[in-house]
Amino acid sequence: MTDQDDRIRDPWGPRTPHAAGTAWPERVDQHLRDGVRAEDVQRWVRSACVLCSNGCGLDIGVIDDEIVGVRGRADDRVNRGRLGPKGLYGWKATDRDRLTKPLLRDDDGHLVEVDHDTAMRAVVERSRSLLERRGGLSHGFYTSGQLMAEEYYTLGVIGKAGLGTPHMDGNTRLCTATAAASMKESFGADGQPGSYDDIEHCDALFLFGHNVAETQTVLWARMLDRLDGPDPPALVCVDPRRTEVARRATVHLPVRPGTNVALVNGLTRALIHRGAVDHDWVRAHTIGHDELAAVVEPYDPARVGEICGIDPADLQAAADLFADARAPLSTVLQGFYQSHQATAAAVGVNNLHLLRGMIGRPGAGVLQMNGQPTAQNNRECGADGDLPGFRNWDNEAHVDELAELWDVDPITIPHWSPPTHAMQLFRYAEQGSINFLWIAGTNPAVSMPDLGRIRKILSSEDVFVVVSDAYPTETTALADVVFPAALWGERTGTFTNADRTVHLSEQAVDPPGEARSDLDLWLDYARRMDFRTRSGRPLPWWRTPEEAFTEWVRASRGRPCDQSALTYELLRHHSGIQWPVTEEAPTGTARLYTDAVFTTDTDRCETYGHDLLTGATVTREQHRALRADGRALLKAVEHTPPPGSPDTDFPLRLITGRTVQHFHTRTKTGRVPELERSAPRAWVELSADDAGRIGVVAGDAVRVSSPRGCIEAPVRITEVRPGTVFVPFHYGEQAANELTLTAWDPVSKQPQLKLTGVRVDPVTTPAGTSTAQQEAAWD
Ligand SMILES: Nc1nc2c(c(=O)[nH]1)N[C@H]1C(S)=C(S)[C@@H](COP(=O)(O)OP(=O)(O)OC[C@H]3O[C@@H](n4cnc5c(=O)[nH]c(N)nc54)[C@H](O)[C@@H]3O)O[C@H]1N2
Ligand SMILES: Nc1nc2c(c(=O)[nH]1)N[C@H]1C(S)=C(S)[C@@H](COP(=O)(O)OP(=O)(O)OC[C@H]3O[C@@H](n4cnc5c(=O)[nH]c(N)nc54)[C@H](O)[C@@H]3O)O[C@H]1N2
Ligand code: SF4
Ligand SMILES: [Mo]
Repeated sequence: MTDQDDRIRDPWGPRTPHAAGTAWPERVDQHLRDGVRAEDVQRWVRSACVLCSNGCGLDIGVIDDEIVGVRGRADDRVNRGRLGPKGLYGWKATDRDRLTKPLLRDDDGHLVEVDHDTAMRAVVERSRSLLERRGGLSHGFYTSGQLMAEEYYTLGVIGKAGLGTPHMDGNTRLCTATAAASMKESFGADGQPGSYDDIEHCDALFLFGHNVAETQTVLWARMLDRLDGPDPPALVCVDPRRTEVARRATVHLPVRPGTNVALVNGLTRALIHRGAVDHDWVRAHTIGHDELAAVVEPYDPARVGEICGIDPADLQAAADLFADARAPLSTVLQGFYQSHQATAAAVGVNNLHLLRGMIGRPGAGVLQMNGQPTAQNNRECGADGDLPGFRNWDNEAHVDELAELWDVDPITIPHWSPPTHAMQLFRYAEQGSINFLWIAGTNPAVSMPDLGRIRKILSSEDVFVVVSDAYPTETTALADVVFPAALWGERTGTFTNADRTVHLSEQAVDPPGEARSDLDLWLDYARRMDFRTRSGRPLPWWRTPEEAFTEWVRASRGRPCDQSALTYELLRHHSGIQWPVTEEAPTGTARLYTDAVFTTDTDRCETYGHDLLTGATVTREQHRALRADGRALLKAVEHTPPPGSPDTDFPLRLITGRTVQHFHTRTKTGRVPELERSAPRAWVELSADDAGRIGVVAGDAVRVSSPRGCIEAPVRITEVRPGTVFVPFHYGEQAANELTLTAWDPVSKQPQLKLTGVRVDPVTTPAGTSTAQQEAAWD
């Protein structure tokens, strides 16, 4: 057992180094409330951490219906007992400042406490009257990557088969829409090819825009245990900042923000010129090689060095490491997904693996990462811009399958155009065509780009806003109805991490006051709306999480994310099971595409694809003409210059992101003393060069301005790339999103949260002096 304070001083905990191909050793981390000993705990309840997409297995300790701590589960395939700072301390937020009563906005505009029945009646009245007057398209739903599979599936059914609205998406659009899009474009469907076990087998690790050391600390611990072992893999880090990952890297490529496509094109060209392409494999299992080779040909190291602002020799060194690796493993995250040409850049990483046939084998894998703990479930279950079971909205047969499963007319299920993406959903609300917006498990008044605009939309008289959350937030403050939500540990459900590992999280304690699970809220809403199947049965007809789960896995049968043999019972006996889980693979599947047959058959694929440059959709006929038939698609496009340039009023590039202690808008981590104390307020990272030019030193207050707004915060001088400014996005009172713009990737529709032109100026006090002294006083 390790010292409970370790994770603040050392987020990764003690090393357990080991050799390639050997199992990752166990290390059990535990943290209990002061004065409580392990032997005092009355019950240990099976769960997993919900503070990032790693999904570390843990047990919740309970005494007298109170959560008193957590303990990592030694036999869990994801963490082997380890927990990071958020996992170890995050549970402390569950009993602080909770919403316990529903709130309803009264005639004077105040949110007042009411009972559940009054709040739900107000929601149903508004929904009914809109449905009669304006139809299902007046309704929109914006959810999360933090609810449970059972909840997403149930909401998907209510929205698609009950109301018949295509306006449903998750904050997953801001998070991992590009992960999904890149896998759909390359492999034909969403679904992570690789496995975390690949870390034990790889001989080269490539991290593309992924600050894993701060954002999945236990995954980094797993990598560190190889890096500190006898035969460490090479490590390549692509990030404009000298992060902890960069510090450990064999090669660090500190690219200029927004130039990822030039970089991957350069790496691809170098592989081809090195003769590292496995031509037999490529011929047998892919299409598009010649077009790809032609697109990347102009990206020689000198040119890429110029565009990306990196040393051409470093690019060549990174390409050589990939070319020589026996088993390269790549991870991709927000530095790619939230930047310029997001899907094209992420697809570029898939291409590198396909060209060398490095996929579906131990150690050789791609991890198009997730961020939120249950983002994967929203994508699978179809409460985001996808249909359940990775079905293709543009394929009549797929829609008919759903109509059959739900016993409704196929016409009810909207499929005349792609499901509405989050940015468009807010646009419809702004324009007045969506008048009812239900938001669950997300805080858009801090996390969406261009906050001034988002706040205006949420405050509009023309939109009836329903929010369910566990805490009062910037978003609940703007709602018309607020439902207090049951949190993790207060309800039962399943969720799936970034490498397809499903965990069951059982209810440990009762929710406080009148708080209810999102599942119960949506089932209650549906009952009162009296949605029915064709044969007159209530829709949805299920009531409990386990019944919802059974319906969901039934809907997944035969699809790439087939979980038809998965049950709660099985999940109680295996600590984490990777889908597909079928009669043929009853305890799960480590890797996809081990037979190099991809999901690109026209009748089976999740999408017919897009033009990566413009986002134009490929039609069914065009897709069929490709004759991909199970072969992966190699796709590349030229780099286009990122918007903004140094000679404008906004000469610096703002990138935003995370710090190790905080989760998103801090509704949980801001209520945990250990975490909040270590990172109590926002800051602005500048390079020493830029700070010198602006005339500020560490601790000085600066104002960061963009065409949209401005924030003020103290300076930190770091090894961020000159010309680049980094601001964490966690702090509602100094929100980075006051600065970001309304712009998104043409394919994945993921907003560009990491690419805004800004200027930075010193803040001076009224007396005209710098505020450095005042800052020093704050610290
Ligand atoms: N502590 C903590 N952990 C978390 C979360 C959290 O809020 N806090 N959130 C979870 C969630 S939902 C997510 S999505 C993940 C996100 O996990 P990450 O993607 O690892 O985190 P970010 O800090 O958003 O961005 C990663 C890196 O992208 C770099 N970057 C910015 N622009 C570019 C670019 O143009 N090119 C390249 N190559 N890199 C660039 C940034 O410098 C940053 O270090 O973290 C998860 N884990
Ligand atoms: N500038 C900038 N903006 C960003 C990002 C960035 O890197 N830069 N990252 C983006 C990314 S990747 C993400 S994932 C988003 C995250 O953005 P958000 O999802 O808005 O952030 P959270 O603070 O996690 O909000 C989740 C809310 O759900 C509540 N909640 C938790 N569990 C439950 C539950 O079970 N039921 C209900 N009803 N509520 C619950 C929490 O209290 C919290 O208020 O931010 C995005 N915005
Ligand atoms: S790595 Fe992620 S899932 Fe694991 S303990 Fe940390 S926050 Fe939780
Ligand atoms: Mo995310």
